[in-house]
Amino acid sequence: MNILVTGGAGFIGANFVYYILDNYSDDNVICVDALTYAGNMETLSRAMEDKRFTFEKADISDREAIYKIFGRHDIDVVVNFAAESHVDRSIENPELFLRSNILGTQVLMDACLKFNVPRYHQVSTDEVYGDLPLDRPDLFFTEETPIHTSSPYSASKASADLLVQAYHRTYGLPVTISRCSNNYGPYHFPEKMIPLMITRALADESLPVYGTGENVRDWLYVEDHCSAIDLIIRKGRIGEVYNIGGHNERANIDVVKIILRELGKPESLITYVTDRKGHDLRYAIDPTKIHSELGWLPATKFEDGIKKTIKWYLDNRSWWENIISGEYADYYKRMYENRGEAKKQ
Ligand code: NAD
Ligand code: TDX
Repeated sequence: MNILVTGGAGFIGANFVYYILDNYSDDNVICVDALTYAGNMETLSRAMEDKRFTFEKADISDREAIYKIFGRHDIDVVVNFAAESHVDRSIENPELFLRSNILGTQVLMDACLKFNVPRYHQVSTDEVYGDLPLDRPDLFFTEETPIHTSSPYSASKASADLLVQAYHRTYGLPVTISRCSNNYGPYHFPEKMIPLMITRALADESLPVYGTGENVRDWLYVEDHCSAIDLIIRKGRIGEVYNIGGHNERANIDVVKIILRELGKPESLITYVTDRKGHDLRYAIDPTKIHSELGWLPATKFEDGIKKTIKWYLDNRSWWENIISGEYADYYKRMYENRGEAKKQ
């Protein structure tokens, strides 16, 4: 198969590129990425040495560039990871999220129709379902849970999902959608909670926990997300939505304490800061459908996954030190100084 992966220089996209190259010797991967602040060619250095891998720098909302790329390759499936992905950045500046996440999705689907690509997969998120209350552990997101978004990020992802379903019904585009819970693992950009806490703890810097730290996320090791998408694009039913998650709910503060314990750092580094606006309380995925239809199960338990992740950040210091030494420092100051914390830098 020739698989066109968008956003392959980012966290999950890059892990997916390696998942395919390492597991399928007959598959080729064409990666399309605009190389925004979140895209990193260093992440793809091993892939660049593989004859089965081609890199195309382009913005998915640039119709002309995307049509040229689709004209150059014989594509069997498109897997769209490319997106602005950070909730806090969407609160600061929503516009880019609408362009990349919604219009970019439309351009890719138009290209699929124009060039008769037989399969389009949209990588979506559990955030499209909004949040669940903290005091109802019996409630989970199923594929039937109504869309109910909180942030400009989640609204942009939900809008894209609706467009994907509309292109299926109106134009007959053969689509699937997956909605996964929070990922963690190698190549996770250090603006997101887990890598931010690991990298700051290693530098003995304060760890900014939003609000009370009681908000719950449902963490999945990134390779398990990749194996689920791989199953969906090969065996999933056209027109269907599949939730992906491993029943691994944790309060943020507990995750931060686990990281500190693993690194042998004191809990006194924890600093409670002003909460995220509109902060979703709890995410929790019901993965029954993908398990019963496609036989998917996660392979990595959180206890092992978090150890592997911490080891990866210890072994790959130059990868993240390059990131945090650049414009990231301005980002951190801008995002955190009004939260009553950055003053201590
Ligand atoms: P990321 O921010 O690490 O990477 C995004 C990648 O997309 C980057 O390489 C960036 O350069 C590229 N990109 C952004 N806008 C682009 C555009 N207009 N054209 C081309 N490339 C563009 O994101 P991630 O965490 O790897 O998330 C990947 C996808 O998975 C996103 O669609 C996100 O909504 C979804 N998702 C993420 C999580 C999570 O926990 N991180 C969970 C569920 C779903
Ligand atoms: O400094 C922080 N302090 C903190 O307490 C940061 C960055 C986050 N948090 C909290 C907010 C969330 O409750 O940690 C939790 C996780 O935050 P993020 O890592 O920003 O992830 P989240 O907002 O849950 O969204 C992620 O999962 C769903 C991804 O970034 C999305 O792309 C995905 O769709």
